Amino acid sequence: MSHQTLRLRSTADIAAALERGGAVVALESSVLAQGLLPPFNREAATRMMRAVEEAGATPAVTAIVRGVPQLGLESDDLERFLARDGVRKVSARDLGIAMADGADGATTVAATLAMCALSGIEVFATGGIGGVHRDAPFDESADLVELARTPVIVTCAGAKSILDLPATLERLETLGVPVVGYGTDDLPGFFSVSTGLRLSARLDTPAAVARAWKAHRALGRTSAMLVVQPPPAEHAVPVDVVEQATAAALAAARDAGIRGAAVTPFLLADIQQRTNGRSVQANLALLEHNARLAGQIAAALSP
Ligand code: PSU
Ligand code: MN
Repeated sequence: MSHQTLRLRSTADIAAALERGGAVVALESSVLAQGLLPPFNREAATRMMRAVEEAGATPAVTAIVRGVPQLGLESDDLERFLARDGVRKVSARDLGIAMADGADGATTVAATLAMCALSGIEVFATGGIGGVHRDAPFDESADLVELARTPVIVTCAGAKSILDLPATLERLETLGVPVVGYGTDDLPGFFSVSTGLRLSARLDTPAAVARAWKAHRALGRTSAMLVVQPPPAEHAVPVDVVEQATAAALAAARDAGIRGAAVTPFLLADIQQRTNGRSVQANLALLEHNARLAGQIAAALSP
């Protein structure tokens, strides 16, 4: 039996932009349905979409909507996702099952990359990628493996601070995923400006990123390229504040016996509480910042 490749359902504006080869930026929905609590998830969606548009590109939130993989959410669907009303977390391996179940699924970085590959979207903005977890042998986000095999530029503030960042950087090197500092020489710490981990590459303009990307693709490389930038300085949280909250959150997760896909949402929610919302403001600011950069890169890539 042969398998036909699926065409994704798109909202009219996204379909038109893709049709004319215009600039389109993918946005994940797991950050909305699992990562940030209401009402902050609504603010994140609004600010990210506006930033992409202001940069001259079309935003495309990816999700499985009642079993249908979609680019762009109609407003009633977006409301259901923001209310987190029965919306499951969907990584790459969960896509087919969520479709067969007719479920609502919020896509992680890994699942969003898979959807980008199907639709030809080349630029994707997120907050922080998943990676190698601390003190948890074999808990490594599927984001890493999908980054290794999906040719998409991903803008982010590095990997989430809850992770083992040196190990995550090593894995990205092994997997052949370039990690480019945008206006920085160091890996940012998601909520904080720097981890002190030195990167092997730095670029300072959207045009320079577009040139490097074209070369990467011309070489037949099929991996993603991570473009990392620190959160806006006025919203960044000092490293020691983040570390203290993270250590406490990790201990709470261990005590509560949290496993598998529930680990990341648990830790993010716990840190939000422990930092009295300071981390939320940083998270919102960096999401908007990364969406704007992705829009600028997409615009630089589209003829
Ligand atoms: N970073 C955030 N908020 C999030 C996530 C990352 O600040 O909600 C989500 C992303 O969708 C990422 C996922 O792909 O967490 C990783 O989950 P896991 O570690 O289970 O692969
Ligand atoms: Mn995991």
